[in-house]
Amino acid sequence: QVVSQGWKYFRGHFYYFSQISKTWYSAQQMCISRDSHLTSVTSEREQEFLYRTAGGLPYWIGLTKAGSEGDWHWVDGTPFNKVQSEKFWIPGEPNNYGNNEHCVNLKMSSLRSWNDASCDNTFPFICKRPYKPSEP
Ligand code: 2F8
Ligand code: CA
Repeated sequence: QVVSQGWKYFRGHFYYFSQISKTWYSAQQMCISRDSHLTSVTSEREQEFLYRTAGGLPYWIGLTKAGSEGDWHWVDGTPFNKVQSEKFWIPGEPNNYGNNEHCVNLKMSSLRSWNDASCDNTFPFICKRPYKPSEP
């Protein structure tokens, strides 16, 4: 039985890079239906894995400030470390362009790759779920 088709393994998690584009919210719903969430990014190694695999195409990640009085938070519940995350924004971002950018995509093949964008835009997306070995 193939249970991990299309999912890439990296350091304890599986990641799904979609080939279709969705709004941020629809993307998150799709991840949830696959037992996952839009990806969090908690280390430089993970960020490097993500931008390299993304190959310069923009992908939604699980960072949003929608529904949280303006605080950035990871949709999978991981605490957001503002200081450790500064190095992942594209210079000049987040700029809340048009006062309507509350979701984040990874859009450069570089450590500094994050941009805030309108959640209503459609992009491919990256889901993440923990690798849980099943009982024997
Ligand atoms: O120049 C950076 C700027 O580029 C676009 O706006 C013109 C982006 N918009 C979208 O991706 C929808 C901004 O988010 C980005 O800051
Ligand atoms: Ca922006």
